[in-house]
Amino acid sequence: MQTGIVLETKGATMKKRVLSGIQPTGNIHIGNYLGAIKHWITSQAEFDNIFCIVDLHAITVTQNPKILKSKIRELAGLLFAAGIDRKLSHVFVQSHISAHAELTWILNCLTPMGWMQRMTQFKEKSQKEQVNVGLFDYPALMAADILLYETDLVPVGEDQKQHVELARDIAQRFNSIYGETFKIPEPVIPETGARIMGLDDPTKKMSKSETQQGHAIHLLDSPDVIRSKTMGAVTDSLREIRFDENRPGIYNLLVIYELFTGISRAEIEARFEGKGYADFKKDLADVIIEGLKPLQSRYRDLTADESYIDSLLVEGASKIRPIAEKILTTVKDKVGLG
Ligand code: ATP
Ligand code: LTN
Repeated sequence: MQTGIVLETKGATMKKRVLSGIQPTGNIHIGNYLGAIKHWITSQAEFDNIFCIVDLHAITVTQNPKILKSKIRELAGLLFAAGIDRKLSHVFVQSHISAHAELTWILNCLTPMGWMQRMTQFKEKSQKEQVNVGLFDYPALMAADILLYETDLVPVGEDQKQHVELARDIAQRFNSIYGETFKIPEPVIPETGARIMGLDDPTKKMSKSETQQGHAIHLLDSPDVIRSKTMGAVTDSLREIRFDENRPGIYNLLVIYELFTGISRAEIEARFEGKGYADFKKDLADVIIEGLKPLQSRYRDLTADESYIDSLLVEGASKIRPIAEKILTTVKDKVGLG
Protein backbone atom coordinates (compact mmCIF):
# COMPACT_ATOMS: atom_id res chain seq x y z
CA MET A 1 0.00 0.00 0.00
CA GLN A 2 1.26 3.41 -0.88
CA THR A 3 0.94 6.01 1.84
CA GLY A 4 1.21 9.73 1.32
CA ILE A 5 2.43 10.95 -2.04
CA VAL A 6 5.39 9.88 -4.06
CA LEU A 7 6.46 12.76 -6.20
CA GLU A 8 9.53 11.52 -7.98
CA THR A 9 9.12 7.77 -8.28
CA LYS A 10 7.99 6.39 -11.61
CA GLY A 11 6.30 3.02 -11.70
CA ALA A 12 3.12 1.06 -12.09
CA THR A 13 1.86 1.88 -8.59
CA MET A 14 2.27 5.61 -8.99
CA LYS A 15 -0.80 7.70 -8.39
CA LYS A 16 -2.00 9.98 -11.15
CA ARG A 17 -1.07 13.59 -10.61
CA VAL A 18 -3.79 16.18 -10.22
CA LEU A 19 -3.03 19.88 -10.51
CA SER A 20 -5.41 22.78 -10.21
CA GLY A 21 -5.28 26.49 -9.50
CA ILE A 22 -7.36 29.22 -7.97
CA GLN A 23 -6.93 32.98 -7.95
CA PRO A 24 -6.40 34.81 -4.65
CA THR A 25 -8.80 37.56 -5.61
CA GLY A 26 -12.18 38.65 -4.28
CA ASN A 27 -14.07 36.37 -1.94
CA ILE A 28 -14.13 32.63 -2.49
CA HIS A 29 -17.74 31.62 -3.10
CA ILE A 30 -19.82 28.46 -3.05
CA GLY A 31 -19.38 28.19 -6.86
CA ASN A 32 -15.61 27.81 -6.39
CA TYR A 33 -16.27 25.41 -3.55
CA LEU A 34 -18.88 23.19 -5.20
CA GLY A 35 -17.37 23.37 -8.70
CA ALA A 36 -13.72 22.89 -7.76
CA ILE A 37 -12.43 22.81 -4.17
CA LYS A 38 -14.86 20.15 -2.87
CA HIS A 39 -13.82 17.76 -5.65
CA TRP A 40 -10.13 18.36 -4.96
CA ILE A 41 -10.76 17.36 -1.36
CA THR A 42 -12.91 14.28 -1.92
CA SER A 43 -10.48 12.77 -4.43
CA GLN A 44 -7.27 13.64 -2.54
CA ALA A 45 -6.42 10.15 -1.34
CA GLU A 46 -6.70 8.70 -4.83
CA PHE A 47 -4.21 11.07 -6.44
CA ASP A 48 -0.93 12.89 -6.02
CA ASN A 49 -2.20 16.48 -5.70
CA ILE A 50 -0.79 19.93 -6.33
CA PHE A 51 -2.90 23.06 -5.75
CA CYS A 52 -1.60 26.39 -6.88
CA ILE A 53 -2.64 29.80 -5.55
CA VAL A 54 -2.23 31.71 -8.79
CA ASP A 55 -1.12 35.18 -7.74
CA LEU A 56 0.55 35.87 -11.12
CA HIS A 57 -2.83 35.30 -12.74
CA ALA A 58 -4.41 37.59 -10.15
CA ILE A 59 -2.28 40.58 -11.20
CA THR A 60 -3.68 40.46 -14.75
CA VAL A 61 -6.22 42.75 -13.10
CA THR A 62 -4.83 45.62 -10.98
CA GLN A 63 -4.65 44.56 -7.32
CA ASN A 64 -4.02 46.48 -4.14
CA PRO A 65 -0.68 44.97 -2.93
CA LYS A 66 -1.68 44.74 0.75
CA ILE A 67 -5.02 43.18 -0.05
CA LEU A 68 -3.44 40.71 -2.49
CA LYS A 69 -1.02 39.51 0.21
CA SER A 70 -3.82 39.04 2.70
CA LYS A 71 -6.01 37.28 0.11
CA ILE A 72 -3.21 34.76 -0.58
CA ARG A 73 -3.15 33.85 3.13
CA GLU A 74 -6.93 33.83 3.34
CA LEU A 75 -7.24 31.49 0.36
CA ALA A 76 -4.59 29.12 1.72
CA GLY A 77 -6.39 29.13 5.09
CA LEU A 78 -9.68 28.35 3.38
CA LEU A 79 -8.22 25.48 1.39
CA PHE A 80 -6.77 23.85 4.50
CA ALA A 81 -9.95 24.60 6.50
CA ALA A 82 -12.09 23.05 3.75
CA GLY A 83 -10.12 19.82 4.08
CA ILE A 84 -6.97 19.93 1.95
CA ASP A 85 -4.66 17.55 3.79
CA ARG A 86 -0.94 18.34 3.76
CA LYS A 87 -0.10 14.64 3.82
CA LEU A 88 -1.92 14.10 0.52
CA SER A 89 -1.67 17.47 -1.25
CA HIS A 90 0.76 20.29 -1.82
CA VAL A 91 -0.49 23.86 -1.70
CA PHE A 92 1.84 26.59 -2.91
CA VAL A 93 1.92 30.12 -4.29
CA GLN A 94 2.65 30.40 -8.02
CA SER A 95 5.08 33.33 -7.74
CA HIS A 96 7.19 31.38 -5.21
CA ILE A 97 8.37 29.13 -8.05
CA SER A 98 9.93 31.25 -10.78
CA ALA A 99 9.83 28.39 -13.29
CA HIS A 100 6.16 29.28 -13.98
CA ALA A 101 7.03 32.68 -15.43
CA GLU A 102 10.05 31.32 -17.29
CA LEU A 103 8.20 28.47 -18.95
CA THR A 104 5.37 30.85 -19.91
CA TRP A 105 7.80 32.87 -22.01
CA ILE A 106 9.03 29.80 -23.84
CA LEU A 107 5.46 28.62 -24.46
CA ASN A 108 4.48 32.10 -25.69
CA CYS A 109 7.07 31.78 -28.41
CA LEU A 110 5.51 28.66 -29.89
CA THR A 111 1.83 29.50 -29.43
CA PRO A 112 0.14 30.90 -32.55
CA MET A 113 -1.75 34.17 -31.95
CA GLY A 114 -4.87 32.60 -33.45
CA TRP A 115 -5.06 29.99 -30.68
CA MET A 116 -5.04 32.68 -28.01
CA GLN A 117 -7.50 34.87 -29.90
CA ARG A 118 -10.07 32.07 -29.73
CA MET A 119 -10.22 32.11 -25.91
CA THR A 120 -13.77 33.02 -24.97
CA GLN A 121 -12.93 34.17 -21.44
CA PHE A 122 -10.56 36.81 -22.82
CA LYS A 123 -13.09 37.84 -25.47
CA GLU A 124 -15.77 38.33 -22.81
CA LYS A 125 -13.52 40.15 -20.34
CA SER A 126 -12.00 42.43 -22.95
CA GLN A 127 -15.45 43.61 -23.98
CA LYS A 128 -16.26 44.68 -20.42
CA GLU A 129 -13.06 46.24 -19.13
CA GLN A 130 -9.73 47.74 -20.15
CA VAL A 131 -7.36 44.81 -20.51
CA ASN A 132 -3.60 44.31 -20.56
CA VAL A 133 -1.24 41.94 -22.37
CA GLY A 134 -1.04 39.76 -19.25
CA LEU A 135 -4.75 39.02 -19.40
CA PHE A 136 -4.43 38.00 -23.05
CA ASP A 137 -1.53 35.72 -22.10
CA TYR A 138 -3.31 34.26 -19.04
CA PRO A 139 -3.92 30.86 -20.72
CA ALA A 140 -0.20 30.41 -21.57
CA LEU A 141 0.68 30.94 -17.89
CA MET A 142 -2.00 28.42 -16.99
CA ALA A 143 -0.49 25.97 -19.50
CA ALA A 144 2.90 26.45 -17.81
CA ASP A 145 1.34 25.73 -14.38
CA ILE A 146 -0.03 22.46 -15.68
CA LEU A 147 2.90 21.30 -17.83
CA LEU A 148 5.62 21.95 -15.25
CA TYR A 149 4.44 19.09 -13.04
CA GLU A 150 3.76 16.23 -15.50
CA THR A 151 0.09 16.64 -14.68
CA ASP A 152 -2.37 13.90 -15.64
CA LEU A 153 -5.64 15.50 -14.55
CA VAL A 154 -6.84 19.08 -14.19
CA PRO A 155 -10.09 19.36 -12.20
CA VAL A 156 -11.79 22.67 -12.98
CA GLY A 157 -15.21 24.23 -13.44
CA GLU A 158 -16.70 24.37 -16.94
CA ASP A 159 -15.33 27.90 -17.57
CA GLN A 160 -11.74 26.63 -17.62
CA LYS A 161 -12.17 23.70 -20.02
CA GLN A 162 -11.06 25.67 -23.05
CA HIS A 163 -7.88 26.77 -21.25
CA VAL A 164 -6.97 23.17 -20.38
CA GLU A 165 -7.55 22.20 -24.01
CA LEU A 166 -5.19 24.97 -25.07
CA ALA A 167 -2.56 23.60 -22.64
CA ARG A 168 -2.92 20.23 -24.38
CA ASP A 169 -2.49 21.83 -27.80
CA ILE A 170 0.60 23.75 -26.68
CA ALA A 171 2.12 20.61 -25.13
CA GLN A 172 1.51 18.62 -28.32
CA ARG A 173 3.03 21.35 -30.45
CA PHE A 174 6.14 21.50 -28.25
CA ASN A 175 6.46 17.70 -28.32
CA SER A 176 6.13 17.57 -32.08
CA ILE A 177 8.78 20.25 -32.61
CA TYR A 178 11.30 19.25 -29.91
CA GLY A 179 10.46 15.60 -29.16
CA GLU A 180 8.46 14.01 -26.32
CA THR A 181 8.76 16.33 -23.33
CA PHE A 182 5.40 17.20 -21.81
CA LYS A 183 2.71 14.86 -20.55
CA ILE A 184 -0.65 15.67 -22.15
CA PRO A 185 -3.15 16.64 -19.40
CA GLU A 186 -6.88 15.86 -19.30
CA PRO A 187 -9.51 18.30 -17.98
CA VAL A 188 -11.89 16.85 -15.37
CA ILE A 189 -15.22 18.67 -15.17
CA PRO A 190 -17.74 17.66 -12.48
CA GLU A 191 -21.09 16.40 -13.75
CA THR A 192 -23.02 18.55 -11.32
CA GLY A 193 -21.92 21.91 -9.98
CA ALA A 194 -19.47 22.73 -12.76
CA ARG A 195 -21.32 25.98 -13.28
CA ILE A 196 -23.05 27.46 -10.26
CA MET A 197 -24.91 30.57 -11.36
CA GLY A 198 -25.18 34.00 -9.75
CA LEU A 199 -28.01 34.33 -7.19
CA ASP A 200 -28.93 37.75 -8.56
CA ASP A 201 -28.83 36.60 -12.20
CA PRO A 202 -29.04 32.85 -12.84
CA THR A 203 -28.01 33.30 -16.47
CA LYS A 204 -24.46 34.37 -15.41
CA LYS A 205 -21.88 32.18 -13.69
CA MET A 206 -21.23 32.98 -10.03
CA SER A 207 -17.95 34.85 -10.12
CA LYS A 208 -15.50 36.45 -7.68
CA SER A 209 -15.17 39.50 -9.85
CA GLU A 210 -18.89 40.34 -9.67
CA THR A 211 -19.28 42.52 -6.59
CA GLN A 212 -23.03 43.15 -6.27
CA GLN A 213 -24.19 42.27 -2.75
CA GLY A 214 -26.64 39.47 -3.63
CA HIS A 215 -24.54 37.81 -6.34
CA ALA A 216 -22.60 35.12 -4.46
CA ILE A 217 -22.46 33.38 -1.10
CA HIS A 218 -18.92 33.57 0.21
CA LEU A 219 -17.37 30.82 2.29
CA LEU A 220 -16.78 33.21 5.18
CA ASP A 221 -20.23 34.87 5.11
CA SER A 222 -22.04 34.98 8.47
CA PRO A 223 -25.28 33.01 8.93
CA ASP A 224 -27.33 36.23 8.67
CA VAL A 225 -25.71 37.21 5.39
CA ILE A 226 -26.15 33.70 3.97
CA ARG A 227 -29.82 33.76 4.94
CA SER A 228 -30.51 37.15 3.42
CA LYS A 229 -28.67 36.36 0.16
CA THR A 230 -30.50 33.03 -0.17
CA MET A 231 -33.92 34.54 0.53
CA GLY A 232 -33.19 37.25 -2.05
CA ALA A 233 -32.09 34.84 -4.82
CA VAL A 234 -33.85 35.40 -8.15
CA THR A 235 -36.30 32.62 -9.09
CA ASP A 236 -39.37 32.79 -11.34
CA SER A 237 -43.08 33.32 -11.03
CA LEU A 238 -43.93 29.61 -11.21
CA ARG A 239 -44.44 27.58 -8.05
CA GLU A 240 -43.29 24.03 -8.63
CA ILE A 241 -39.96 23.06 -7.06
CA ARG A 242 -38.44 20.79 -9.70
CA PHE A 243 -35.00 20.22 -11.30
CA ASP A 244 -35.81 21.84 -14.63
CA GLU A 245 -32.87 23.35 -16.48
CA ASN A 246 -35.22 25.64 -18.36
CA ARG A 247 -35.94 27.44 -15.09
CA PRO A 248 -32.38 28.55 -14.29
CA GLY A 249 -33.04 30.33 -10.96
CA ILE A 250 -34.76 27.53 -9.08
CA TYR A 251 -32.63 24.90 -10.85
CA ASN A 252 -29.44 26.57 -9.60
CA LEU A 253 -30.73 26.70 -6.02
CA LEU A 254 -31.78 23.05 -6.18
CA VAL A 255 -28.33 22.04 -7.43
CA ILE A 256 -26.76 23.92 -4.51
CA TYR A 257 -29.13 22.08 -2.15
CA GLU A 258 -28.28 18.75 -3.78
CA LEU A 259 -24.53 19.31 -3.50
CA PHE A 260 -24.59 20.46 0.12
CA THR A 261 -26.87 17.63 1.30
CA GLY A 262 -25.95 14.74 -0.99
CA ILE A 263 -29.68 13.89 -1.20
CA SER A 264 -31.02 12.54 -4.52
CA ARG A 265 -32.98 14.79 -6.86
CA ALA A 266 -36.14 12.69 -6.55
CA GLU A 267 -36.02 12.89 -2.78
CA ILE A 268 -35.49 16.64 -2.81
CA GLU A 269 -38.44 17.15 -5.16
CA ALA A 270 -40.61 14.94 -2.94
CA ARG A 271 -39.50 16.85 0.17
CA PHE A 272 -40.68 20.17 -1.26
CA GLU A 273 -43.78 19.00 -3.09
CA GLY A 274 -46.62 21.45 -2.52
CA LYS A 275 -44.34 23.88 -0.67
CA GLY A 276 -43.52 27.43 -1.74
CA TYR A 277 -40.21 29.00 -2.72
CA ALA A 278 -39.93 30.77 0.65
CA ASP A 279 -40.04 27.43 2.54
CA PHE A 280 -37.45 25.95 0.21
CA LYS A 281 -35.15 28.97 0.48
CA LYS A 282 -35.35 28.88 4.29
CA ASP A 283 -34.25 25.24 4.29
CA LEU A 284 -31.58 25.93 1.71
CA ALA A 285 -30.14 28.74 3.86
CA ASP A 286 -29.98 26.34 6.85
CA VAL A 287 -28.26 23.71 4.74
CA ILE A 288 -25.61 26.17 3.50
CA ILE A 289 -25.07 27.67 6.98
CA GLU A 290 -24.62 24.20 8.51
CA GLY A 291 -22.51 23.02 5.56
CA LEU A 292 -20.06 25.90 5.95
CA LYS A 293 -19.94 25.95 9.77
CA PRO A 294 -17.14 23.38 10.28
CA LEU A 295 -15.03 25.05 7.59
CA GLN A 296 -15.53 28.48 9.14
CA SER A 297 -14.57 27.30 12.59
CA ARG A 298 -11.44 25.46 11.34
CA TYR A 299 -10.53 28.61 9.39
CA ARG A 300 -10.63 30.71 12.56
CA ASP A 301 -8.37 28.21 14.38
CA LEU A 302 -5.88 27.92 11.54
CA THR A 303 -5.52 31.65 11.01
CA ALA A 304 -5.26 32.61 14.69
CA ASP A 305 -1.49 32.72 14.12
CA GLU A 306 -0.84 34.34 10.71
CA SER A 307 2.69 33.03 10.41
CA TYR A 308 1.44 29.43 10.53
CA ILE A 309 -0.21 29.65 7.08
CA ASP A 310 2.88 31.40 5.68
CA SER A 311 5.05 28.56 6.91
CA LEU A 312 2.79 25.98 5.25
CA LEU A 313 3.10 27.84 1.95
CA VAL A 314 6.90 27.98 2.17
CA GLU A 315 6.93 24.25 2.87
CA GLY A 316 4.51 23.56 -0.03
CA ALA A 317 6.72 25.37 -2.56
CA SER A 318 9.95 23.85 -1.32
CA LYS A 319 8.62 20.31 -1.74
CA ILE A 320 7.56 20.69 -5.35
CA ARG A 321 10.07 23.23 -6.70
CA PRO A 322 12.47 20.44 -7.76
CA ILE A 323 9.83 18.91 -10.06
CA ALA A 324 9.27 22.22 -11.88
CA GLU A 325 12.98 22.98 -12.12
CA LYS A 326 13.71 19.59 -13.60
CA ILE A 327 11.15 20.02 -16.39
CA LEU A 328 12.24 23.59 -17.05
CA THR A 329 15.88 22.50 -17.38
CA THR A 330 14.87 19.84 -19.91
CA VAL A 331 12.76 22.34 -21.85
CA LYS A 332 15.54 24.95 -21.97
CA ASP A 333 18.00 22.34 -23.13
CA LYS A 334 15.68 21.15 -25.91
CA VAL A 335 14.99 24.70 -27.09
CA GLY A 336 18.72 25.47 -27.12
CA LEU A 337 18.81 27.97 -24.27
CA GLY A 338 21.77 28.45 -21.92
P1 ATP B 1 -13.05 35.43 -11.42
O1 ATP B 1 -14.44 35.91 -11.42
O2 ATP B 1 -12.09 36.37 -10.75
O3 ATP B 1 -12.59 34.91 -12.76
P2 ATP B 1 -13.78 32.85 -10.43
O4 ATP B 1 -14.92 32.97 -9.48
O5 ATP B 1 -14.06 32.35 -11.80
O6 ATP B 1 -12.99 34.20 -10.44
P3 ATP B 1 -11.31 31.33 -10.20
O7 ATP B 1 -10.26 31.55 -9.19
O8 ATP B 1 -11.06 31.85 -11.57
O9 ATP B 1 -12.71 31.92 -9.72
O10 ATP B 1 -11.65 29.80 -10.29
C1 ATP B 1 -11.31 28.82 -9.31
C2 ATP B 1 -11.99 27.50 -9.65
O11 ATP B 1 -13.40 27.62 -9.42
C3 ATP B 1 -11.85 27.07 -11.12
O12 ATP B 1 -11.68 25.68 -11.17
C4 ATP B 1 -13.16 27.47 -11.73
O13 ATP B 1 -13.46 26.68 -12.86
C5 ATP B 1 -14.12 27.20 -10.58
N1 ATP B 1 -15.31 28.04 -10.67
C6 ATP B 1 -15.33 29.38 -10.74
N2 ATP B 1 -16.61 29.84 -10.79
C7 ATP B 1 -17.41 28.74 -10.74
C8 ATP B 1 -18.83 28.54 -10.77
N3 ATP B 1 -19.64 29.57 -10.83
N4 ATP B 1 -19.30 27.29 -10.72
C9 ATP B 1 -18.46 26.23 -10.63
N5 ATP B 1 -17.11 26.34 -10.62
C10 ATP B 1 -16.58 27.57 -10.67
N1 LTN C 1 -7.42 30.04 -14.70
C1 LTN C 1 -7.90 29.23 -13.60
C2 LTN C 1 -6.97 29.19 -12.47
C3 LTN C 1 -5.75 28.42 -12.83
C4 LTN C 1 -5.66 27.02 -13.04
C5 LTN C 1 -4.30 26.78 -13.35
C6 LTN C 1 -6.60 25.97 -12.99
C7 LTN C 1 -4.51 28.93 -13.02
N2 LTN C 1 -3.64 27.95 -13.32
C8 LTN C 1 -3.86 25.48 -13.64
C9 LTN C 1 -6.13 24.68 -13.28
C10 LTN C 1 -4.78 24.46 -13.60
C11 LTN C 1 -9.22 29.79 -13.09
O1 LTN C 1 -9.84 29.17 -12.36
N3 LTN C 1 -9.63 30.93 -13.42
